[in-house]
Amino acid sequence: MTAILILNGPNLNLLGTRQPEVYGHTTLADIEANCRIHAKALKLDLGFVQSNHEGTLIDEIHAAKGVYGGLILNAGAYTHTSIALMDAIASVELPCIELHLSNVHAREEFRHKSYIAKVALGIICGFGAQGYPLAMSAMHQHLQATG
Ligand code: CA2
Repeated sequence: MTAILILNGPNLNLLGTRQPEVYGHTTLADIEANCRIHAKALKLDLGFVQSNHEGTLIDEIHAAKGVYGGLILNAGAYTHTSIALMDAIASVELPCIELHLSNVHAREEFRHKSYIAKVALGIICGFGAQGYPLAMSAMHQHLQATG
């Protein structure tokens, strides 16, 4: 069975508790539960991790090699700053979809820059929690097409 890892970066553990006008009312636990339902439908094994620490996210990416066929990464604010995360993704040579709840391009200028985009297969942003199953379907199709 194909396995994919969904990685969530800093502050995403706060989803549903603050700034609902930007990030919605759905909690990360709700998102994970929905992803698990979607994974079953797609016959995918699913890893789902959140960390507020850059080094932990990098360790998770390194450990994904040989275990997962693809990554879905909502790196939070590290998206806009972290060359280290970009390098980690490039080093494992796994397809990676960059994901954001909000439309980062309609927000502040500093959110328009993404280091992750340089090593990503594609980007999904602006669809709120629905972006997670969208990204899973896109990764599933990519993995089927590339064998
Ligand atoms: O839209 C996204 O998914 C982001 O990755 C979310 C990050 C932000 O820095 C990126 O530019 C876009 C922030 C996540 C913070 O989440 C919170 C949730 C509730 C309350 C406060 C923060």
